[in-house]
Amino acid sequence: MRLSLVPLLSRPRRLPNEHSFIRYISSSGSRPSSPALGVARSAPTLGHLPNTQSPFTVELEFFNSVGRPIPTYRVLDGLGDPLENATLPELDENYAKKLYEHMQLLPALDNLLYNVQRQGKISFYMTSHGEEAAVIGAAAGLQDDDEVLSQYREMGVLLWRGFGLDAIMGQCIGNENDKSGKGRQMPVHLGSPAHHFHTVSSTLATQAAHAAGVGFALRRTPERRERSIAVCFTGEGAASEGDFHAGLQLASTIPAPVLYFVRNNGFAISTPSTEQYHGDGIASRGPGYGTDTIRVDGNDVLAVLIAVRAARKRCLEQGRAVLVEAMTYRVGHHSTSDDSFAYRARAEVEDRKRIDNPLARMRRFLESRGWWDAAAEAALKARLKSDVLTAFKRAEMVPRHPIGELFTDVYGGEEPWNLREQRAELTRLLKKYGQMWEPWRKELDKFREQGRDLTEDK
Ligand SMILES: Cc1ncc(C[n+]2csc(CCOP(=O)(O)OP(=O)(O)O)c2C)c(N)n1
Ligand SMILES: [Mg+2]
Repeated sequence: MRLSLVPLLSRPRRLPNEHSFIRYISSSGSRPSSPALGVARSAPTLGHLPNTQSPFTVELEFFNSVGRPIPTYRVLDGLGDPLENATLPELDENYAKKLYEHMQLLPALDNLLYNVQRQGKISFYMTSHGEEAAVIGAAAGLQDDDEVLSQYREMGVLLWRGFGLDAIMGQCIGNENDKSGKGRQMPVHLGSPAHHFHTVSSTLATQAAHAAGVGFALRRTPERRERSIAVCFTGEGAASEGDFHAGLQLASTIPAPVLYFVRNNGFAISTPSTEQYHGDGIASRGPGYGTDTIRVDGNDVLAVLIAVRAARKRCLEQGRAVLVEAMTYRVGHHSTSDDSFAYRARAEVEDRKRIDNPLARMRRFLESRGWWDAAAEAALKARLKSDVLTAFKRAEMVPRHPIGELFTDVYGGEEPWNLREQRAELTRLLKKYGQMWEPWRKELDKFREQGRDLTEDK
């Protein structure tokens, strides 16, 4: 009798992550104590307790990890050469160049928009320096109509989807080319229904719970059930918010096809990731929700592309959440409101620019195929710099939406009393000071109709 129980108890009937690389091992790194021993010494009852597949044991053993350390998937080495035994994605020359050009477009935009913020031409900006591979690789691994709920450092997804420079500039300046926000959001709080990109909300991790709802809605929409997922981007800092956990829990239980993509860039503003969590990064949290999880080298664009493609497939096949943690490094300051050298050494940043540099690795990969050289590099950088500058200059000439748009689209249905009151107040002030006070007159000149949409009786 005892012998016949051994196979039954030696392995849970179904481990939550049978398909993933994560092994169920104890903190000491060994497998759970021998079930056979446990059976022999205790096993007072047969089977399992309710609500668990857990085998009995007599070992008093605590654990705090599920595989330590969790490995990081990569296919290119730190220089950009393919790793032995790595399976590269099938890439033709045009597609590989498209990846690289979009990666290079990010710093071209970042350099210009960071500088014009410093000149007071836009109010705020956040760069993607160092995270080009994570964001472009992820964008490329998705379908363009997957519903993206981003944090704020994922402008590259919109670029990949063809949002265009005029729309980026329009949003950052707040002119009429900001179709979705109409100039009412802070810069980089992008959104575009046409590009399936939900408007950024700075309130960290709210999108994680929203994504579970969006994923559920997709599952309940017959024409999208088989082909679309929701994608939630967060930073590792945002993963400390309750909403992150609520989102993962919801998407694993409702369940809903949501790909949670966490950019672990080492910082939440000034707090280094070493002070943000005690466990093994963010990936270790996935198994707690029974969620298939992978950690990927976020500076290896090909690895990110492969991992996201595979994660997306899993989301669709299983109809539930999948977690991807992309390890990278935030080379830039957190935002234009931050000076990161107040809390990290310049030398650290300089080192990180060299080690595993995502742009240099992809460039080397292209060169090794004979698809790229120094002349192509110089031509690309010159073209991007000029495109970005021209787009910004063009954007400066475009008027802002009429100022009265400030009060539209806030709520659906009938306009509430508080908005009516606020519009009346602004109208009163504009009538009184709009033309007689120089700073206001100059500011109003930037808006289509110069405020007359409010001040002139219609
Ligand atoms: C709920 C909430 N708390 C705090 C903040 C302030 N805040 C803005 S960004 C940020 C750091 C987020 O770090 P991370 O998620 O790692 O993203 P990263 O900036 O590194 O890309 C914090 C604390 C906020 N926006 N929302
Ligand atoms: Mg971060």
